[in-house]
Amino acid sequence: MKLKTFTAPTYTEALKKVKDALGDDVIIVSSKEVKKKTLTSEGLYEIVVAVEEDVSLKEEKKNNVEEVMLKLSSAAKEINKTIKEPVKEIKNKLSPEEEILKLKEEFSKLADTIKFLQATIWDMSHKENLELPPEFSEIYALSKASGMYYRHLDEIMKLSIQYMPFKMRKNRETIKRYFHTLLKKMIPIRVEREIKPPHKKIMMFVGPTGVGKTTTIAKLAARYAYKLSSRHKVGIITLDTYRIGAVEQLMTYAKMMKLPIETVVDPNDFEEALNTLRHNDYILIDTVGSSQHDKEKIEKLKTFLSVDSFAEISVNLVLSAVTKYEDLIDIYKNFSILPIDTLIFTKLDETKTYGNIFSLLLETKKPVSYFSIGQEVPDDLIVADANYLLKGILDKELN
Ligand SMILES: Nc1nc2c(ncn2[C@@H]2O[C@H](COP(=O)(O)OP(=O)(O)OP(=O)(O)O)[C@@H](O)[C@H]2O)c(=O)[nH]1
Ligand SMILES: [Mg+2]
Repeated sequence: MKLKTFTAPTYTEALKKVKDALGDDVIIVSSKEVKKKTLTSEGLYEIVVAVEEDVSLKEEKKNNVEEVMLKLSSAAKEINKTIKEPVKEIKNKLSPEEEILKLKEEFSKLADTIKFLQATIWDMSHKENLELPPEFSEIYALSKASGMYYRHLDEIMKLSIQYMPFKMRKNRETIKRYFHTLLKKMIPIRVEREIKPPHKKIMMFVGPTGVGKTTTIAKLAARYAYKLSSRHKVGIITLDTYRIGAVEQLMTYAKMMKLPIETVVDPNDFEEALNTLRHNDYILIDTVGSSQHDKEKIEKLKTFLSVDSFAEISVNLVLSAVTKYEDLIDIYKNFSILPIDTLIFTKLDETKTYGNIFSLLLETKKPVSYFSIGQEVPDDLIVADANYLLKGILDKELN
């Protein structure tokens, strides 16, 4: 008898090496995990087998189909073994805690084997040119259910199938991790930079009716005036003088925060209002909500932008997370007669799926600066965060 050692990153792979080299009739003397798998490095399993001196290494050449069948059958045997073996041992000598540990270990071996089977099926389906490998189906279904635009989804799937390292495909978690990293790289974020005097920032907030422009302005005014590392002077202008109650809404917030506010009816007054507030670090401008199809209202905003001002007026398009992708694109296109600089999303608390937001950012390449996550002023506002967005795409259970 001679002892031979085989090592590989997983138990299944090590076992496969044994079987490829020596066939099925071997005696496994010991098997252990030599090194645990970490995020950055592979694990190492070792299997020691006893062989007869005269057993020669197998060198059979098989065609592809035979190879696949062999993988399948050895995997199937492996499953049988993992199911049968622990029962004997548990009955004989293990304490309840040890039993649980042992079971856990066996289950993880079983999971490993199932993944191996999946990968084998991928081998087969790939040969038959199936478009979506089975191990991608979870990630595909999650992204689709999140409201991501189907063209983006197909494109991202195609690229992943082409470029994802083969090793990563065998495990559901590594596939998800790969996807997370990939999608994260595609999300443009406008990082918040606190301005320093003498610089000034003038921000106009535009968007459809009722998305939360006024509420977001109140939250941002509080943030800039009281919540950042240094306090800033903040002034507010409202151009929304048409509707009953609109001015009062913002006036109330401004009064509570002790911030100056100007109301403006036409572009000439606008220049004056900007000048009155010029000693402020931030000037936030509220506008009347417009349906994306009301071109006249949007055009009117453009005339305000053409006035002379001491700093550039950045246009922030405010959109609701509850709007589906097709409508978001429609809104974006119609508001694009204004020079949109940044996007802000509201009502992220009213939905659990953010694939529509992801797709809009990807399609327009416009950066997102803030997420509004509830009605509370000033607390329900966060700086935009790719991980937060990805929670609404990848971290959900499928129904
Ligand atoms: N759940 C939730 N509600 C929000 C959020 N932001 C705003 N709202 C609510 O949405 C409603 C409309 O908010 P407004 O700030 O008045 O919206 P607006 O865009 O200024 O509306 P118009 O000026 O009429 O176009 C209010 O009831 C807000 O409390 C949010 O992030 N989550
Ligand atoms: Mg409003």
